[in-house]
Amino acid sequence: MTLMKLFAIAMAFSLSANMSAQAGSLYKVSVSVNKTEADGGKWDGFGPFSDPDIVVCLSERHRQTCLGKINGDLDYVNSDCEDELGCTFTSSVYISGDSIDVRVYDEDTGPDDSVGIGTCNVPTTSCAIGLGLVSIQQGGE
Ligand SMILES: [Ca+2]
Ligand SMILES: [Ca+2]
Repeated sequence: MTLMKLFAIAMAFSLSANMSAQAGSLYKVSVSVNKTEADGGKWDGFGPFSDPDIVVCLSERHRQTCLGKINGDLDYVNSDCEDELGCTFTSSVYISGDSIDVRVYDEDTGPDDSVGIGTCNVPTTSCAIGLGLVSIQQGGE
């Protein structure tokens, strides 16, 4: 066996080991957010686009997945959570335990408006997180 072949096999092994460690399961994460902020004000000021741009971050230990964001900006293509009071993400998320830390916020150009931070059981159909209600169900259907 040549050195190159050995190297290729070693690479393939480390790649597959890495991928299986990173692979999550498919979850359907639904969020509904209160019509207004705690003080009664609109999430995004006045005008026709005053509903929040919802981002949901799920984190477990050091692993965090933010649904609705891509490359540090809102995922305008794959997310239907822009300017919405409620929406659903179907995404691969790594959840190993029976609960997960959840952060929901309204993405803004300046500092984001927090909807809430808390811990949800998995699965759950109604987990109250601040001014939001989160559902986390396994499976993409
Ligand atoms: Ca806002
Ligand atoms: Ca916003």
